Amino acid sequence: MSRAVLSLGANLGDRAAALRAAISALHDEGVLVARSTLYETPPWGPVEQPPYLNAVAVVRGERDAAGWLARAHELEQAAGRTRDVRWGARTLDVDVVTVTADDGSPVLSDDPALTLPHPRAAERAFVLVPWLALDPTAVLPGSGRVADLVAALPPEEVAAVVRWEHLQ
Ligand code: A4P
Ligand code: MG
Repeated sequence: MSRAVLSLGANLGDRAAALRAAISALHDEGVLVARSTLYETPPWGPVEQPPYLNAVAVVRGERDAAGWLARAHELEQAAGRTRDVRWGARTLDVDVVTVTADDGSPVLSDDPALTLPHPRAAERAFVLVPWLALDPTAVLPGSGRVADLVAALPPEEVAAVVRWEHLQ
């Protein structure tokens, strides 16, 4: 049994439908603890691409860290994800941000196939802002309180993560 924080992103096709389908699937299997609303965010990284919708989900269930990554990949496949360009546009990306064992200890890993916590989470407004909204006490192991990480980001990056109200 463990708890995981998942970051979901989509910037191709019906982005909201892809995020909602993934969140519904987690809900239907009984593992969804909490989810953020959807946020529209400018693309991060070296590849020019359309804006993303992003969300964060907290899940808990009978899986270990590798089990959550496998579930993330299944959700991506169900959304028709193909892997072409690293950091490129995608119908659905599900990353495992952090995993916490039932005794409260964080799972730490430097395996390239599953690095935990996610190595780029601490600098990504599109992960931190939705996560903070759904859990104001959240902590990113090794980096500190999510509230402090958001406060340390450039204000324009935080302001660019916009609640996507009209289809909630
Ligand atoms: N991998 C290692 N650790 C993890 C982890 N904690 N969670 C491995 C998920 N996967 C992990 O991922 C590449 C490899 O990372 C996998 O084999 C997995 O075993 P991928 O999903 O195949 O490729 P990717 O998504 O292009 O790479 P990655 O590293 O997940 O990309 P990023 O860094 O997530 O970038 N801008 C906005 N606004 N919103 C976004 O959601 N997403 C990306 C993707 C770029 N820009 C974005 C967004
Ligand atoms: Mg990914």
